Amino acid sequence: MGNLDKKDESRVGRDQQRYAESGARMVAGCICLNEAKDKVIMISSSKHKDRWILPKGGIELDEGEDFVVSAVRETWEEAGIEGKITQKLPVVYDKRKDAPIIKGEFNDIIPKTEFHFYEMIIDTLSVKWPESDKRQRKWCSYSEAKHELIKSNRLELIDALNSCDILKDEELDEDAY
Ligand code: 5FA
Repeated sequence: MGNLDKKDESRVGRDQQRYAESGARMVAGCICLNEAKDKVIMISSSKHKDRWILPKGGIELDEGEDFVVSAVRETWEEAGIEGKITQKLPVVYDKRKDAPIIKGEFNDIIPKTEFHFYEMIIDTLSVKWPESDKRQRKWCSYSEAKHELIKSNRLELIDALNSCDILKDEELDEDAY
């Protein structure tokens, strides 16, 4: 599932970006766990270096209907990780309160982005990868990852994390930060 066509550089630009019928931008990524499933890898955002997120990026038009191809590519480009895909996770949606929204036919509100995440068990962490000069990488427990995602205001990524099989350690006291 999801063989990697490993490149030295990231695909860039939005000209190949795939959009859902609703108009939402389609994004794929991986929740990268260790074998024991008690740690996840987080990466720093390229735009906000102090914010920690999960490897993910735009699904491209030529990548077919199986979004695992895009998820595995983005995970290599952004995080330098290869591994085994263990499951497809439920789709999660942009939760920004101030997100620019798309109005549907009946004035219904459609999320701007839909995220297709997969659970991956890590085989290799390369020391050099396409975006290694612009992103940091770190291991986090469940509670540390959740704490970072709250700080980064990425609640949809918490939904994705909650849906995988990561072992949940004691929740951090958010008020202590
Ligand atoms: N963006 C930011 N917050 C979002 C949210 N809560 N829900 C949906 N989209 C959100 O920023 C990447 C893009 O995601 C930006 O256009 C931002 O407006 C939107 P990021 O998630 O902070 O990641 P990044 O800074 O690492 O950005 P890139 O990797 O450069 O961009 P992509 O993730 O789009 O990946 P791609 O260029 O590889 O396709």
